[in-house]
Amino acid sequence: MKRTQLYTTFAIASAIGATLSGATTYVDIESRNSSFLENFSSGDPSSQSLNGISFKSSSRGVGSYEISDSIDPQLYFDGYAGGLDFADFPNVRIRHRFAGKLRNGSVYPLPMSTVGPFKYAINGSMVTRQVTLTGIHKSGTGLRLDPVDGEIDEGNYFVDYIMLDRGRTIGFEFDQSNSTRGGVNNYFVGSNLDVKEGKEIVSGVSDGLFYGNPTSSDPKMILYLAKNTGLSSIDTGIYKYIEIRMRVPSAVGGTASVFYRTGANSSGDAHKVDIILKDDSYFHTYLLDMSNVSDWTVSPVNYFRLDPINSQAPFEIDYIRFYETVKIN
Ligand SMILES: [Ca+2]
Ligand SMILES: [Ca+2]
Repeated sequence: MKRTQLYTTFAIASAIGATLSGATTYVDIESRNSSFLENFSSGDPSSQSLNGISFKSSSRGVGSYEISDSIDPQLYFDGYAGGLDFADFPNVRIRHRFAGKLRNGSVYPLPMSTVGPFKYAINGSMVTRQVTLTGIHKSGTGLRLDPVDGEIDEGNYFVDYIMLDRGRTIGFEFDQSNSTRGGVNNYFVGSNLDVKEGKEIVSGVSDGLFYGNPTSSDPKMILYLAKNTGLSSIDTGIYKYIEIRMRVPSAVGGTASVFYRTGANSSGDAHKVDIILKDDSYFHTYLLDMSNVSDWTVSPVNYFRLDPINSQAPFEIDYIRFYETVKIN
């Protein structure tokens, strides 16, 4: 049973006319290209903790652990049924922070072997980090996470999610309540939504979803891209696919539109790709293959905007992701 539907949309170069560079849209492909290992929505998901780290609580989608004055604290996320497919999903994506003296952290694939550690940076503010487990050609049982390496002064560790990705991924998962932050520490600015006009969206996010409530038929979510938020542009040499998972509870369907500008066109008319929304109330994934869209691949994207629907109908977005690679079937 093939559920994939194909249609081609067009990138509009300017008001003058359409280019021939078509983005291909796939609806509800069966393959996943990212999956949560843990989202810290309730309780302690770790199977073991060692060396002075202990679970405190989970609140608003974020887990917190207390690290005492210790050496080499470790969290184990292990024993997943069916194992973890590190061959196809070698990229670990963690959104987290440490309130204390900063160093680096590490992850190791489990069972422990000679492979690793794989290092990442950790910040005092909530930031998403990615690390690719290279040299892994098999399945594993879990991950060991050393939030902060070495000798630790006490502090609190906060973690929003741990994900496994097929390729490098810029993700906005809406998995921390009332935050649209993702990417590195990027966020969405709202317009014609029931949020502060032209400001960072800091409401409407709960239980892993952004609940959008348009105040006109032209709601906009503008991705804030600036150096101080980690990403000032999207490197389209890496990220060639956009996936949005969303639903329109009132089942009115409609059109979502992606707008973007590239470095060569940083202030002119934005390119546009339309997505025909399914006219039922269920969640659907909309995957845009931008790999052959010359206006996308030509240079870094420094402006990105999603108009989630072209009516005043409430919508719910599970995630917005930019993928390096996808499996389509
Ligand atoms: Ca979370
Ligand atoms: Ca989500």
